[in-house]
Amino acid sequence: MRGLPLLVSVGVVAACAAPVPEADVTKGQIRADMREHAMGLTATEVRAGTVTFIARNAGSTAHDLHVLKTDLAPDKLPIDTQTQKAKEDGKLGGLDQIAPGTSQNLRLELPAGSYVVICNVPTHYQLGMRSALTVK
Ligand SMILES: [Cu+2]
Repeated sequence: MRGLPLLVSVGVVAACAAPVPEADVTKGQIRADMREHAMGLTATEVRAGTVTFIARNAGSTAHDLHVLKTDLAPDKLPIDTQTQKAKEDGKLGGLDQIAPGTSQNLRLELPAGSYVVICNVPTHYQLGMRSALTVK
């Protein structure tokens, strides 16, 4: 009995990584690269005024991005022990549930001061999804 002809698939299954959006801090743009469990900002200093956060979820679960105006250190926000979320005192804006592999933009008017940018999916802040930002 003859063997079945081999059906060779020549199609390449490309890993469909979304292109990484550009961020130019001289135009007030900061990209936040989110993954388990880190919040990486492409700039940690920006001029006061309109700031656009390009929240890019490079991880494998949904993440949030919240911008808090606070003088507390990034790792010193109080935690609500019931919800396991950081308290969002001083919040100027945010995005919820950014799906893995996607990006969303958040445009805010930021006065000069000290900020902390966090993900507040329960436990993610504590696990390290936080970053300092200075607006001058
Ligand atoms: Cu998160």
